[in-house]
Amino acid sequence: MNFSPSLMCANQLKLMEEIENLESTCISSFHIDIMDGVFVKNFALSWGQVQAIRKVTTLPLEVHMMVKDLQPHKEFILGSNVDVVFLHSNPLCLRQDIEFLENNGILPGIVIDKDVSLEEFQNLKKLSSYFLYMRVKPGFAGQKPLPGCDTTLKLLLTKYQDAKFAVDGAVNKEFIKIFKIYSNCNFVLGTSALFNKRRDYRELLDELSE
Ligand code: S6P
Ligand code: MG
Repeated sequence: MNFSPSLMCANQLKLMEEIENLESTCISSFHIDIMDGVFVKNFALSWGQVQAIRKVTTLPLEVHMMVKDLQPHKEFILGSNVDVVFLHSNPLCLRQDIEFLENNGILPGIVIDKDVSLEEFQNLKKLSSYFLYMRVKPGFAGQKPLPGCDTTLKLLLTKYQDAKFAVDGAVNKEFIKIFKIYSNCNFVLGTSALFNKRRDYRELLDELSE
């Protein structure tokens, strides 16, 4: 199983310690949320933090962009040596932004949710085979899953086994138990499964992997 802790949910005052503790578990990557306060009404991690994180871990960094315009971020993306950048499919310039990432050796992923139609998905699949599936509205941790989100997810996981899906938002132990049968399903872990529980990350991750 592939787990990707969402670092905006970690203790920001102890980010280094959090990263070290998480690295001692079975996680496969780190999930990093970048927001602009416009596309979503919130801010999460900064590029300065991403660059600092890059220096202390060799695990892949998967960045989830919640921004209206990628342009002002491009220089920072290039300077941060990140591995994956997920782009929301609604902002303009998706095609050009994907091209920009590919030309710079970064794997582009596309963010989708339960409202994606099969026709739309098939078109997006021509651009990428890695998707970030949102179970909540983007912008905040600690939300409830959107009604009906798992029905679409199951359909996509079954129908498109050649695509990889990272699921983001309200991913808890019960959800993982049901979805671990899909080998193309990765899990972004936030407050529902991992953070703010005053529990040892290794123990928690062992339980989630059972
Ligand atoms: C939300 C963001 C996510 C959260 C994570 C929170 O906009 O994209 O990556 O950090 O989903 O997890 P949880 O379990 O609190 O919903
Ligand atoms: Mg995210």
